[in-house]
Amino acid sequence: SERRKLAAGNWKMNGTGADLSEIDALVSGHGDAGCEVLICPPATLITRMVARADGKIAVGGQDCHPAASGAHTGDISAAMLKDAGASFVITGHSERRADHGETDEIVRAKTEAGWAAGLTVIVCIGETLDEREASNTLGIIDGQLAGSVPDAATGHNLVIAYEPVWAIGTGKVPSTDQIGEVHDHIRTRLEQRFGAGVGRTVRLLYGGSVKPGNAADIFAVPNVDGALVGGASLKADDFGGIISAL
Ligand code: G2H
Repeated sequence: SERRKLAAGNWKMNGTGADLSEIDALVSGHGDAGCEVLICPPATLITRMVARADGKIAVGGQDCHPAASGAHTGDISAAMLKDAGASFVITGHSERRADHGETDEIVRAKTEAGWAAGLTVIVCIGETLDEREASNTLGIIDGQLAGSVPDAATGHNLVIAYEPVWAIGTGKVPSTDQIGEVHDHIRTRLEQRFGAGVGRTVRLLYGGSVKPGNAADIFAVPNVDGALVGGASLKADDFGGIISAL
């Protein structure tokens, strides 16, 4: 494929210095994997993780503020992530949308801030269970794509993660048909909006309860270019199993 596969781990609010040994295990076991491997740890670990990743595993932030700097106590700018050694940032994760009231407009501004700092941005989108049961999944996806993804997207600066909210941390995984339907739809919309050249090169990740045992089936779905993995990225054994399936 013209798209390099990406295994992305999202540690969420987990991990202290003691957990960096998981990175050593990943570097020695999977540092030469054919795919790109990324971990997004809590911001407190970025610098130390970069040092341990030996250039073999990319490191990213889980969020950034839309502004470049200023009076925003507790927030972190995209340039700060970049300075700490990050090359990616996640924006619009459903936990940020739910816990911090992040709208599509805010996610779009954060994504632009990530690009301004030279980061590749993983924009997360996905429907809730109510929205799926109301047969509204593709409409929600369209609205989030249009609202959260800025106009300057390229195959290098943008990755989209499709994460159905009802599958996150619940152990519930959509069928491969359901994943394929949404990923095909996202691909079509990207091609329509950005042209075939860009639309074909943006990587599309699936996220939500990906485990070593279901990864191979998910990765076999067309237009799935990798995964955004939460719980199963915390241990090198589990994440390594997912990387091996990619
Ligand atoms: C979805 C995913 C990673 P998990 O949030 O972003 O988490 O794999 O634990 O469902």
